[in-house]
Amino acid sequence: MEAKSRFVLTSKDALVVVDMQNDFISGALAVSGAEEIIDKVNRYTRIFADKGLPVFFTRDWHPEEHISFKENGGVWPKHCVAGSWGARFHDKLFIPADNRFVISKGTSPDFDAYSGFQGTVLDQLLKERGVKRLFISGIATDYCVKHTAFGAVNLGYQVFILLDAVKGVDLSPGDSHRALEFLYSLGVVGVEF
Ligand code: VGL
Ligand code: ZN
Repeated sequence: MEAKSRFVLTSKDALVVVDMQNDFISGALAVSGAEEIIDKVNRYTRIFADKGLPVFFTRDWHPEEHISFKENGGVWPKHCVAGSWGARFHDKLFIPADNRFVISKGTSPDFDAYSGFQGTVLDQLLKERGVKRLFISGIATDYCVKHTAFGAVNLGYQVFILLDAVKGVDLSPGDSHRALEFLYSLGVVGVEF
């Protein structure tokens, strides 16, 4: 009996990989420890891809004049400018050849989007494929992972957080922990397999 992979996936499951982009890993908004989860994320991507299940990669994809940037009155340093190195997925990120989708968010100058569902076709793509359960990995636990999971709950999905494949910013100590507590209170389940 194997120690891991006891979790039984079905045709109604999908993986979401949140914002595994250069700026969040080693660039303008680097999340400490983000490098360490790349292998874990890739492992889950392979598990889903090997079963023929869809994988959705979200990415922050901001215009130069984005509202969330400090120079434009926002709170973040300039990051993930569409087409830039910082916006590219990390070189080590495994992206399957098929049945994978890239979801760009925060693409309008005047709106920010922490959730992969905000202003995107993610929900539509999932519903079209009959997806009921979402497994979420990536960065950052206390921002885009949290909001994507929250959005998914509100849209009726059963949500799991892949605990060994997420990493938080923790601008205030405990932010990631509180984000998970908040999600658990909504019925989200933390798992590793
Ligand atoms: C994110 C800060 C600003 C994230 C995006 O992906 O968590 N954080 N924009
Ligand atoms: Zn952003």
